[in-house]
Amino acid sequence: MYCAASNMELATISSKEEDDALVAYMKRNGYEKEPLWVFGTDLGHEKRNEAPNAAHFSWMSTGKPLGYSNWLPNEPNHSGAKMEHCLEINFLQGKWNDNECNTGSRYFVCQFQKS
Ligand SMILES: [Ca+2]
Repeated sequence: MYCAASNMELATISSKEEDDALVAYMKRNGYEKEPLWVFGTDLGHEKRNEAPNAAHFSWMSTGKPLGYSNWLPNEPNHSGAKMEHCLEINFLQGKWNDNECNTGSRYFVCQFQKS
């Protein structure tokens, strides 16, 4: 995928500062209503048909739990009967949401891999 081809990976958000900076960046550039994919998922931590739980989410780059998070109220929710396993930020009001990993086109943010 694009990030990997550029020797990067999807971003992890480890602090409110990083989260705010990205949301501010999107806002400054006129994309305040555009969600952004980051490198979080609950795949591998959630059994089939299990209720959504923020504690199931981890960063794919490290395998570690999210730590800092900024979920919209009632997220993650597997909206409807869908299987929402990917993490997007800047969803509504700059907050986080779980969404289907194959949701149409979305902006995404890469970061250089930490070695
Ligand atoms: Ca959701």
